[in-house]
Amino acid sequence: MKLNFITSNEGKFREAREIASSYGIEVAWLKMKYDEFQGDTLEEIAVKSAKALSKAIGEPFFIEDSGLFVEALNGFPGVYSSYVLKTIGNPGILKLMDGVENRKAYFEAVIAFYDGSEIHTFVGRVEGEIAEEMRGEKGFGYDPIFLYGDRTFAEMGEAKNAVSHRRRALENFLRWLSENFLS
Ligand code: ITT
Repeated sequence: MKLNFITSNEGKFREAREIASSYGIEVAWLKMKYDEFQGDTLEEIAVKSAKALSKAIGEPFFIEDSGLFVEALNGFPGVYSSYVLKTIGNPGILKLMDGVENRKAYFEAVIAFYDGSEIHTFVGRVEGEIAEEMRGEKGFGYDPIFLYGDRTFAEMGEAKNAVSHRRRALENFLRWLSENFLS
């Protein structure tokens, strides 16, 4: 089975391809930057974006909206994660967290799947902490500042894929797919 993944982010695509392959599912990359709607939650944004895209794309596809939520910053950058990464970036987040004791944070991913007529959503989350400094060369985005145990996601490389928010959202999605479509 082949699934179309619409994203402009190569890091997201590569991870999804890797994870889905362990389920025997192929992920095709529809490299495309689409207009993202504003919203208070990732789920709201993912559903609105998928609805708009479904009108232009006739066949089944999925998108994934993700973000980093820092507890001491009341969930910032959250739904603004993409913009914040492009503007203040990891150094900016570290600056905001300078001297802050509570370093808890989580990544969340919401997948919205359009099955040709309806949209279904699947969520995944991973808890961690904001590191004191950037560490590691692998991964992408906020990976160098996201501590999972004593390593950052950027230091973990492939091992990240076993525990990530994306993995968890994809697992929920692929499990649901195999129960509903592949049986
Ligand atoms: P799309 O085309 O799929 O929308 P995007 O990069 O704009 O790609 P999002 O809108 O979902 O993606 O923004 C999520 C932001 O959070 C983006 O800047 C990512 O780099 C970052 N992010 C998402 N997942 C991540 C992960 O696993 N590790 C590090 N950063 C991540």
